Amino acid sequence: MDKQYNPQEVELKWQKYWADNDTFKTTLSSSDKEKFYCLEMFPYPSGNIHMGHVRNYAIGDVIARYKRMKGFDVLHPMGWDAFGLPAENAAIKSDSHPAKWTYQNIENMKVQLNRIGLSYDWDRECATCNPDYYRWNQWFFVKMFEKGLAYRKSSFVNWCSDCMTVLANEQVIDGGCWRCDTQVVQKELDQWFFKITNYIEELLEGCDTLTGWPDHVRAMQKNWIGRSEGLECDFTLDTGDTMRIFTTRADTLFGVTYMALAPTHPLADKLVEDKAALQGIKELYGDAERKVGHFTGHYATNPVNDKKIPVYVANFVLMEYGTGAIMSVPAHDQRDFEFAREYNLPIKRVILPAADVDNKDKDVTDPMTEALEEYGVMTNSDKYTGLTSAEGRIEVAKDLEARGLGKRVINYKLRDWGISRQRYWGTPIPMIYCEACGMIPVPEDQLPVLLPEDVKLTSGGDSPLKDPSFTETTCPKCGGKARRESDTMDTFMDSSWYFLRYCMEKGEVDLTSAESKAKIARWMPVDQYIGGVEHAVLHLLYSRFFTRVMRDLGLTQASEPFTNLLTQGMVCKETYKCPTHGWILPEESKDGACTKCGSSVEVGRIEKMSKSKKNVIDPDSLINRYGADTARLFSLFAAPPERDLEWSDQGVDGAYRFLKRIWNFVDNHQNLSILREHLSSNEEGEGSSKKLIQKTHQTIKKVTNDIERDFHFNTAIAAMMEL
Ligand code: ANZ
Ligand code: ZN
Repeated sequence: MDKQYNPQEVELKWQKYWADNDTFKTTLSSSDKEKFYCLEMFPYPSGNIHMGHVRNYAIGDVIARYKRMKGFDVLHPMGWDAFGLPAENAAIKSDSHPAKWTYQNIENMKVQLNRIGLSYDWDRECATCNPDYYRWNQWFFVKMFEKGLAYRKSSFVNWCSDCMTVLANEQVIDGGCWRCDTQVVQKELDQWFFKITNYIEELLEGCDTLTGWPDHVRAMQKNWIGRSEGLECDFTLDTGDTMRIFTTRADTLFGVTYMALAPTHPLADKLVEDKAALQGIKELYGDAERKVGHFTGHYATNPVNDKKIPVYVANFVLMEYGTGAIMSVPAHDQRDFEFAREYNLPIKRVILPAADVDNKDKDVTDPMTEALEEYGVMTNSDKYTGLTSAEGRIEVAKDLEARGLGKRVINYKLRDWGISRQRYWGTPIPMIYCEACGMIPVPEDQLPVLLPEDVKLTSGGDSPLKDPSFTETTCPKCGGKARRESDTMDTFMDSSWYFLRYCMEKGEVDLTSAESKAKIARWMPVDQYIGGVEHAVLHLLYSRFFTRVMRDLGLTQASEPFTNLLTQGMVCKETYKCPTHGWILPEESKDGACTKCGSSVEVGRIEKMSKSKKNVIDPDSLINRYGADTARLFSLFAAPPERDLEWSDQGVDGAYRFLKRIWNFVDNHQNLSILREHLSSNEEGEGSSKKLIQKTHQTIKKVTNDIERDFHFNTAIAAMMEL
């Protein structure tokens, strides 16, 4: 070994050894070994591995290797989240087929992953676009249809005119498409839905059992489910109509100074004469920045004190939540407060901060600068005055219930999961429409419904699945002419159960066989899941839902898919910006000037690496220059895994020099077997060798602790450097 550190050579040698010897093949030893299922979120085969992947997979790899060395049976698989829009767009651009693009990318990225030296068991690899994978999407769909968990209804959906497809609410960000930012519009379509709301209470309660998840992720899940206990209460209008509202704060009923309807509420259309004004509010519907409204000219009567209160239409009232109508209490709700300020409506305080109870008079006359939203003590509220908010909201609700004017209800923000997509590159929804027999699922022995291969995709055109060559079929029941569903499934379906698929080797499998179930029982749930926080809501919630569906289908005993979750931070790097050319590459800035125009360059903020900001580092070139071990070491050393990592060339250099020093050190001391001997004989040694042995044991202990507690690889590595 009397050579310079040559990472390319060493790494290739060992990677070959691992492959030849099936080193990372999953072992299923006798039951005396504990199992450990280590999983990193599988990548979309976009074409190239980026530094975010390197970090994610290096973290998972260390955990998997550590557990293997600790004597666990480890499952550490990898695969491809291979359906989706980019493949279609690429196919249109290059006049080829999404499958071709996808499989080429998979091949390329697999080579890249192997160069990083990751310890995967490739015998379990799966690509979700493979018929032996998506067949099971279809099987699940049929089972869910049979159980009433998949249903079809006509509904308004979020439509992106650029991607030509429906988006789930979760995929609409600030009114725009999550992929391309195009303004999302509402469109009425027949859609398939999964009844995630059937499991809503279980999903919510489950959040409290996920002690191995970061608190903020659990909180995000809970907020997304959005459970509120409140009161639905009827207000009578001067027109004789009833306006039903939903409130969580019945204790504030004496402070109502106006009412508000969503602009799409049926009453809004009935009450408002000025249709142009109504239209104007619709256009700003849900706008977080601006609150606009319009007085309907009508009044409602407050059931607790018979006061007449004006009825408005307001853009911040949402039709999709509660009843689409609210009672407004500007003193105690900030949105109501801002609207009241804008339209000069009265503000009446009916809750006092608990601390100020003995000081009522002062507070009631003080003008408010913002709403007091916290619970307190009721004031100006007739016989309820003096009750706490918590008591009062129950008492007021009970009394209204007794008078037949109200009903206590539980509302959730979470809606059923709309899964229909009008795209080609996804799992065909296995349903058949027959005029005589209605909706019939494709019989199990006819699955999978294959995606036709001979298709031509055109930009802005309809999905090729709309073509009669695909849709025309015969009814499985009556044999008559029938039509196939031409929509495909949301690709979040694919990632909602892939962790179950990995419990088996690749190829044709029957998820329902006794062997499969035994394997699933051995491995599920995933012990450690690692991925980006951008999936904190959607993917994780759908996976939790789906695991329960699979449990109820008898495939697994697990209710929760992921016992422990690590959400790693982003990989960031400084940016360069030219006033005329925008983001530029670091090498396009010389002595602070843009090489293209000479303008002075602003060394911008540290931002998440992205192609558009031109601040990416390509893992391949990093590995060419320093080797994979440097890339891995740097990713793990530069920050604790859950924090953002700031790229630093010196840091990379430092990691490389450390590895080189170890190499030389070992090379120079090959004959000094003293440490090995002492460690194996448990002797204490003496003098400097005693010190070395002590330090070694201290380091082992520290590294073990740092890994066991929160995976603090950075401090573990620092300890090794110190040693
Ligand atoms: C009166 C009130 C007084 C309210 C007060 C709050 C504070 P969560 O907790 O998210 O469920 N609300 C109800 N339906 C709405 C809709 N369709 N669009 C917009 N806002 C709506 O929020 C429930 C509260 O949100 C309800 O309680 C209602 O305002 C508002 F001091 O009623 B509240
Ligand atoms: Zn039929």
